[in-house]
Amino acid sequence: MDFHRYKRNTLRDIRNIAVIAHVDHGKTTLVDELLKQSGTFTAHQEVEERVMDSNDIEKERGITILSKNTAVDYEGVRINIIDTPGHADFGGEVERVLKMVDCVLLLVDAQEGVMPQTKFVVKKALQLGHRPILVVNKIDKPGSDAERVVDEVFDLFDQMGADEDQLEFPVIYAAARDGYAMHNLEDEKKDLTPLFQTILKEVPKPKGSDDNGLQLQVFTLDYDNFIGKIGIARIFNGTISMGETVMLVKADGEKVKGRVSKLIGFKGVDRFDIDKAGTGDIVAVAGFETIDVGDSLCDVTNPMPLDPMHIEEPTLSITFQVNDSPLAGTEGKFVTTNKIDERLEAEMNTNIAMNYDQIGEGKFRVNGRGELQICILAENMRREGFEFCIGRPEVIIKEVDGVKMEPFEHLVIDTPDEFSGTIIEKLGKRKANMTNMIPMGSGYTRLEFEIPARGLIGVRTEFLTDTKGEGVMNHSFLEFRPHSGTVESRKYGALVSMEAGECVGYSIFTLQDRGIMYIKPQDKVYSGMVIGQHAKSNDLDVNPTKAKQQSNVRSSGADEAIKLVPPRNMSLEIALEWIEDDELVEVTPISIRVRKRELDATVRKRTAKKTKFSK
Ligand SMILES: Nc1nc2c(ncn2[C@@H]2O[C@H](COP(=O)(O)OP(=O)(O)OP(=O)(O)O)[C@@H](O)[C@H]2O)c(=O)[nH]1
Ligand SMILES: [Mg+2]
Repeated sequence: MDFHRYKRNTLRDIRNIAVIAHVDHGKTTLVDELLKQSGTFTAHQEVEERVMDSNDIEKERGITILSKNTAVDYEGVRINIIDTPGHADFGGEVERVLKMVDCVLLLVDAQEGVMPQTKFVVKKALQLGHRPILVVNKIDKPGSDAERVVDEVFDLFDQMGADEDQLEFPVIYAAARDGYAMHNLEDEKKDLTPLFQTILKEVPKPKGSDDNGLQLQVFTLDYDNFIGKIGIARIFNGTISMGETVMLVKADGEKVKGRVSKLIGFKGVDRFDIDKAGTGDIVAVAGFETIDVGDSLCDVTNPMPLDPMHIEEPTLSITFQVNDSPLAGTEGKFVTTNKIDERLEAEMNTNIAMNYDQIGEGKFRVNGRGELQICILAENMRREGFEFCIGRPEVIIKEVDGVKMEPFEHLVIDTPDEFSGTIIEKLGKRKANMTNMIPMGSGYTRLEFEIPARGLIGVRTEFLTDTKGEGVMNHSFLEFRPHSGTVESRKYGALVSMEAGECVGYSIFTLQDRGIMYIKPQDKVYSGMVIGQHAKSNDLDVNPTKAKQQSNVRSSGADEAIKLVPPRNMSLEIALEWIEDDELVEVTPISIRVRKRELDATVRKRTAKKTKFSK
C-alpha cells in the first residue's frame, strides 16, 4: 500500500452514501464516473475500468464481492461512497454497510427493473430509515423503460411499508457507463452534475458532533503485513487522533484499551496517513490486534459502544475436509487440519455473514449465504496453496416451536418464451411455486417463483442447457418457512474409475459414448474417482487407464481414427453443483476432481443397497 503523507482530512462538510442494487445494475461503473467527474484522478493518472473491483477474483468475474469505500470532493463537500456487491450471496456485506451511511443510491437497470436483490437491499435500507435516491441506470439500453421502472420501485417501497417521506424519493435517470445523469428524461445528456447536486441536496449531513466522546464502528477489515489488522470505520461522534489511547469495545462487551498506531484517510484510489479525523468521517485505524467487524472504538473515560450489527443468518452450509484422496498432498502446500482451521478462522474474522464449526476429525462445516460465497472462499484458498475436499451444499434447517423450517428464495427467471413450459415443469418438481408470469416483449417472458433453497441446488447448469444459454436466473433470500418435503435431484449417475493410474486416450474413446467425460488423456485418476457423467441414472464402474490390446492383425490407420470429444471443464462451481451427498469435490491449486466419498467400490455398493431400502 502506498501511503502519501497528508496533514489532515480538511473538508468538514461531509455526505456518506452507499451504492446498492441488484447484481450488474452498474454500481461500480457509476463509482468510476463519480471519481472521474469530481476530478479525483490527476490528468494523467491511468485508471482501470471498475477500479473499485480491486481483487483478482472480482476482476476476473466482473463482479463485486467485498464492499469498498472511497471518497470524492465536490464543490467543497467530501462525499464518502461505499460500493457494495449486488450478488445475493454477498448480501451480508450490504447489510452492514447500510448502517454506516446516511443515504443510499439505489440503482435499478432501466430495462430489467426490480430484481430479487433490489427487493432485498430496499427492504434493509427502508428498515434502517433511509430515504433512497433512485438512480434508473442504463437508460441508453434499447429496451429501457424508465417510467415503468420508477413505478415498479414505488410499488416496491409501498409494499415494504415505506413511510410518506420515503415514498417521495428523488429520481435520477442515468447511463453510468456513458457518464451522464438527468433530472428528467428529456434533459440534455451531459455529465453527472445532476446526480452530484442531488447528493448534496438530499443526503442528510452526518448527525453527532466532534465535541462528544468518541464513538466509531468498524464495518470492514483490512490487513497489512507491516501494520497488521486494520479496521475501516465510520466515526459517529467525537474525534480520533493518531497516537491517542482509546477503548476498543467488542461485540460481546469485552473492553480493551489501545493506542491508535496509524490513522488512514481515503480519497479516490489513494490512502494516506492523517493526524486526526472527526464525526462523519470514514477512516482506517490500526493498533488493535483483536479488532473485528462490528466493534466500537470509544472514549476511554466514558465508553458508549454502538449497537452490535445484526446480520441475516446463514442459509447454506458446505463441509470442508482434509483431502484424503490417493493424490492428496501432491499438488498443494497446505493440507493439514490445523492449516485449514487457521485459514477458516481468519476468514470468519473478516466476514460476519459466515461462520464455521468443526464437526469431526479434519472436518469443518462452513455456513454462509450461498454457493457462490463459499465457492469464492474455496477459490481463494486454492490460490493460496490449500488442498481440501468439499461436500454437497446443504441448506440450514432450523427448528422454530417444534416446526422444521428451511430457507426459501425469491427466484426470477427471464427466458425466451418457448422455454417457459419446460422451466415451469422442472421447477415444479423442485417444489417451486410460481407467483408471476409477465411477457417482457421481444420474445421473452419473466417468471417469478418462491422456491425452497434446497430446490435450487444444482439447477443452474441444467437451466442454461434448457434455455440454450439464453435464460437468466436470479434469486435472493426470502425467509425461513416450514420444510417442504423431498425435492428432485440429479438424474444421471456417475462414471467411476475402478483403477488408479493415467488415463489413456483409447479407453476414453471407448467410454465416451456412455456419457460426458470429465477427464482427458494423461490425467491422473484413482479408484473411486468420478471421471464423467453417466447417460443413465445408475453409477457405473469403468476403467479409463486401459491401453489398446495389441493384436496380431494390424488394422491400418485405426489409431488415427479415434476422435475424443472435448471433456467438460469442471470448474469449482460446476463440480459443486453436480455432486450428490455421496460425492466430494477434491480441490487443489492445480486440479478440481470429483470423487466418491467412499472410494472402495465394494463398500460403496453395500451402503448404496442399504440406503435404497431405508428411503
Ligand atoms: N448499457 C449500459 N451498460 C452499463 C451501464 N452502466 C454499467 N453498465 C455495464 O453493466 C455491467 C455491470 O457493471 P458493474 O458496474 O460491474 O455492475 P455492478 O452493479 O457493480 O455489479 P456487481 O457489483 O457485481 O453487483 C458492465 O458490463 C458495465 O459496463 C450503462 O449505463 N449502460
Ligand atoms: Mg460492482
